[in-house]
Order: sequence, then C-alpha cells, then structure tokens
Amino acid sequence: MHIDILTVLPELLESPFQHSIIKRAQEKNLLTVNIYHLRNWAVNEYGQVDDYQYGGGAGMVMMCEPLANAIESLSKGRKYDEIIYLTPDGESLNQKIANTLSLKENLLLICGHYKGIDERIREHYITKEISIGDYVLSGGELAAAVLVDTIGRLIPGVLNDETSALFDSFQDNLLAPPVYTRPEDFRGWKVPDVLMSGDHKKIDDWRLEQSLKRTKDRRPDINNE
Ligand code: 6GU
Repeated sequence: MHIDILTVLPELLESPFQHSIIKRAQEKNLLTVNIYHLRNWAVNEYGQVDDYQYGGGAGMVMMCEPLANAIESLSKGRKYDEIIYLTPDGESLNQKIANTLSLKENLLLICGHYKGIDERIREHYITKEISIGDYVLSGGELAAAVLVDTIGRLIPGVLNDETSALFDSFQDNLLAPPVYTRPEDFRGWKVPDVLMSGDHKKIDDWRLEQSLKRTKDRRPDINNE
C-alpha cells in the first residue's frame, strides 16, 4: 500500500511512522508513506496557503488553489483509491473502516488546519471524510498518524503472527480479554488459575467469557449479543 499525506506541518509527522509495526511494514515494503508539504503549492513567495473566510469571522481557511494544485499534481503520479480529508465532522473512524481501507492500494490523506479547508475542495476532490472522535484537535496531522497506524498494521503480512489482529479489541465487535505476564504472584496479586492450567480449551472459553463481560460492562453499544 502507498499513502501520501499533504500537510502544512510535516514535522509533526516525522516520528510516528518510524517505530514499531509501521516501521516494520515499510521495511518489508508492504507500506510506503510519503509526506508532502502543502507550502510547495503556495499561492505566493510568502508561502501563503490560507486566507480570511468570506462572510467574516475568526480563523483562516485553507485556500482552494494550493490544495487543488497539490492534489492534481500528486494524482498525476498515482491513481488514488480514496482522497481522505481528516476532519472532526467526518465519519467516525472504527475498525470496520480501517479493515476496508487496509485493502486499498493508494491513499491520499489531507490534513486540515485553522478553520478547515475551502468547501469546494471537499465537494470536488475529497472522496471520504474521517474523524477520529468527538473532540477537536488543532489539525489533522495527529488524526492522519492514527489512521495510518490502524490501517498499516492490518495490511496482510505486516503483523508477525498473522492471527494476532484477529484477537484485537473491536475486530469482532468485542473488547480484548485481560492479559498477564510474569511473575505469577506480584505482591500477592495472582494471575487467574485458569491461565496457568495448560488447558487450552478452558483458556479459550475463559477469554471469550471475559471479552463478552468486558464488552457488556464497558461498551454495550458495540455488541448486542
Ligand atoms: Cl480528523 N481533525 C481535527 N482537527 N480534529 C479532530 C479530528 C480530525 N478527529 C477528531 N477531532
């Protein structure tokens, strides 16, 4: 998969893809991420990419021209499956959307800033609008990092143990069960006996039961069984 990201703050995206699973995905050539600075398509020598909003009101709006030129220029090199705008009024990101996007070949992510981007860009270029939750971030960069991470780890071959994503929280509308590691007794706090039993059937049953209980208690909205 190839992901291009268009931003006015490329520095903010320097580190997130250089560690752990997303780093490994790139090393295995299963994922490439390119970051493009929107200022390369600025309307003047001052690097201007935003302007005051029509109708008045506080806050700047990202202009059509730099965005349209950037999107058209990047689209010449690549046929994007989706051009995604990260915005708090987009569709709420969830595991189902991540699963769907992980099967795409080419994505372009647009990070907004200030009051957002001119509506005409949304109408004419953007194919999908995604929010990462009901709160406001200063810009789309951190949301883009979240989206790349959640998609990247789902690309086939990225996770070492192919089955491990299957047991992630949300993958089957269930939260993951509790996990434990050594020591078996920490300050008198014991690991549940069943996990020490060596009985894999019993352990699987216990994990499912814990998942169901945890989901019912914490997130009854995601599973109605
Ligand atoms: Cl995608 N962008 C911004 N600026 N804020 C957000 C968001 C996105 N998702 C939740 N809050």
